[in-house]
Amino acid sequence: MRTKVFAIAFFATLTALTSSALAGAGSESRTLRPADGTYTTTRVVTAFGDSIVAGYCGIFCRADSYGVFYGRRVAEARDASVSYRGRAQSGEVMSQIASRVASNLTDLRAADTITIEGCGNDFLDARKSYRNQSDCTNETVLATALDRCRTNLRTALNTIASNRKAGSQVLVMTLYYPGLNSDKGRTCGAGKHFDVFIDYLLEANWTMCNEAWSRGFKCVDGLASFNAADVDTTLDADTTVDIDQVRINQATDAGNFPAYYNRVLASKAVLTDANTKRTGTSTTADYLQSDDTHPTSAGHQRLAADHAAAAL
Ligand SMILES: [Ca+2]
Repeated sequence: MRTKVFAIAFFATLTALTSSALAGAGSESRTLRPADGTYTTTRVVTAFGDSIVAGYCGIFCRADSYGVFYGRRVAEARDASVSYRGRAQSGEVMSQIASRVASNLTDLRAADTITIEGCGNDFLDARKSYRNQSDCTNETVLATALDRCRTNLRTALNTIASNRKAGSQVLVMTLYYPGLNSDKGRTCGAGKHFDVFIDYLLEANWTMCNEAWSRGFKCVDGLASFNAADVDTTLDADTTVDIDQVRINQATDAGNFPAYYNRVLASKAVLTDANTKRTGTSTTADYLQSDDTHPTSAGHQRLAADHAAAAL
């Protein structure tokens, strides 16, 4: 009897936790104010995406995401009370994110700043399928993920372009590379899984930035932020700061995928795991949680800083 009561109580608790966790991984509405508590104006920041901007940090856990940290920076920079509207859901692929953009037009139209990230789950799902295949030369699942990413990203950006208010800013963030070291340790013939995936990642990221730029939006390079050092390292022989070697550049890369692709591939030796992101000559930061997928608080704050560098 005692066991049965315990079991019922446990189940009830688990159900309650699951319900709150599901809510916690989805939409959030918050007011973000300058640190001194006073403000002279208001702003609306609306964020679209998946678990990254939803702040996923494990089951029953949500942390401040880069969207929230960026919203706080907007509050400070504009001396504003910011209405932060996170309209993101853990686990969603780009087609679902595009649908969520279309079903949140009120928050889209009200926004002074709109952020969007996505395609991560499309590629994580595809990578898992690819790893489980017996034939590592069959890249169909990866090509399909890239195709869906591009098609649905364009749909989402078109919805944003045709509904955003005049003078608003839009920031699109590219993918970083979670599990980079793990993929370098997996082989396909004479190559590594890293060499297979990097092609798709670069094409997805270039598409995201190019589609952003062509609509007058900003692009934030998550791969550079997470996967290359902020200083020059001995990973290659030059004296150029590693992040500058791989960061996407509107002046040289807009409308020119080969320019971007060839430059980054020529410098692929400097792409490193985000668990040991080098932030200084003698300092590293751990930007990924133990799941090797989602950002730590330090990672989110870095992404927010790079959003601010692009548009504040
Ligand atoms: Ca270098």
